[in-house]
Amino acid sequence: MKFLAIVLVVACVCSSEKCNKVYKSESCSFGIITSPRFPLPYPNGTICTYEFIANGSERIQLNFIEFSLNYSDNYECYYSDTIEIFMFINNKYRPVQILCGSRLPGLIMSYGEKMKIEFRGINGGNSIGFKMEFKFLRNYGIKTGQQIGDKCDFHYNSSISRSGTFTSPNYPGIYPMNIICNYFFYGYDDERVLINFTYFDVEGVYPCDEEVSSDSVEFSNYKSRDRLFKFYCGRLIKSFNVTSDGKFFRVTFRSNTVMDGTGFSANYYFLKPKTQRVILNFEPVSTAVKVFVNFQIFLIFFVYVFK
Ligand SMILES: *[C@@H]1O[C@H](CO)[C@@H](O)[C@H](O)[C@H]1NC(C)=O
Ligand SMILES: *[C@@H]1O[C@H](CO)[C@@H](O)[C@H](O)[C@H]1NC(C)=O
Ligand SMILES: *[C@@H]1O[C@H](CO)[C@@H](O)[C@H](O)[C@H]1NC(C)=O
Ligand SMILES: *[C@@H]1O[C@H](CO)[C@@H](O)[C@H](O)[C@H]1NC(C)=O
Ligand SMILES: *[C@@H]1O[C@H](CO)[C@@H](O)[C@H](O)[C@H]1NC(C)=O
Ligand SMILES: CC(=O)N[C@H]1CO[C@H](CO)[C@@H](O)[C@@H]1O
Repeated sequence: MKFLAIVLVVACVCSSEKCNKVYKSESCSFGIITSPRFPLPYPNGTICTYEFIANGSERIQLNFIEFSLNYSDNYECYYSDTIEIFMFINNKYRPVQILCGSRLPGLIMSYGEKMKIEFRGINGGNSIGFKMEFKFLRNYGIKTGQQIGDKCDFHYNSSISRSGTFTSPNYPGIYPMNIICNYFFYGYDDERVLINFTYFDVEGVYPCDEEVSSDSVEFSNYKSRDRLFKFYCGRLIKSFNVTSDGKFFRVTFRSNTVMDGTGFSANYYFLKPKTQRVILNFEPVSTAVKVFVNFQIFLIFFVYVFK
């Protein structure tokens, strides 16, 4: 029985020290890859490539657990041992990032269904190389809400949870280029949605739209565009709140093909502050409304005194 269990695990987890390998989602949904001879130093002159092929809308996510490559101070990564990341864009592999030194890289997510990395351990020496985890993900690295279909669309319903968190794809790693994620908030009739951003780093410049090649975060009280809200982008040091008018709210994150950032992390709350809010909002309107509001205040007072 024990033997059988081990065989089953091996069948879906691919862990390997092999130097050149293609990992396909159908044969393993996650695994661990290490540099040759890990945790002993890798031999000088090592060159290894690893390719990842996902299925459909899945994305590949890499998580480095150990990272120590022979580093030479000069010219950034130029004379150092490196790991180069290639993304599959328009039917071609293009280099997008070079890693070197011994600072642990953040989470890396593919832009589409294929990704390749090349390890060039030319110098070797005493460096132990790397150990990394790879995963094929359907949820774009967004760990909360209910995903709708295969797209980057997530529901947050008050009936399921009155508060929680949500993040950009691959957070706290760099978000993938060319992606659109929708976060839909559904409250009960008398509720409103409060979003409290605690981290915000979305690459772009004002007015944060396509004209200025910006990535953006958009807010809307509707499924369609809501002109009352400007687009948000940039790096915000202080946290900020955004509130819906009614029970529905949409937050949309868009990244383009130019530059990227680390995205955002936010809390959401479904609020029920109806009585207070009505009085505040109706203050400057006509006397008929004022009478109504005053009546409400009276009622509240009445209820309070005679409770
Ligand atoms: C590894 O280093 C040794 C000693 O410096 C050198 O003789 C050898 O050619 C190197 N091997 C490769 C494959 O670069
Ligand atoms: C993707 O996975 C499904 C089952 O999960 C399988 O039926 C399908 O053939 C796979 N597609 C590719 C392109 O591998
Ligand atoms: C890095 O590689 C060079 C060339 O092989 C070697 O001389 C040096 O000792 C190595 N550095 C470390 C820290 O291993
Ligand atoms: C959330 O609420 C909306 C509107 O009531 C509904 O259409 C949707 O199916 C709900 N989603 C989930 C995941 O419960
Ligand atoms: C923003 O929301 C938080 C809850 O996350 C709340 O504590 C805070 O008072 C709100 N700030 C403002 C200015 O509304
Ligand atoms: C603008 C604002 O009020 N932001 C809040 C978001 O939530 C954090 C933690 O809950 C508060 O410290 C911030 O003040």
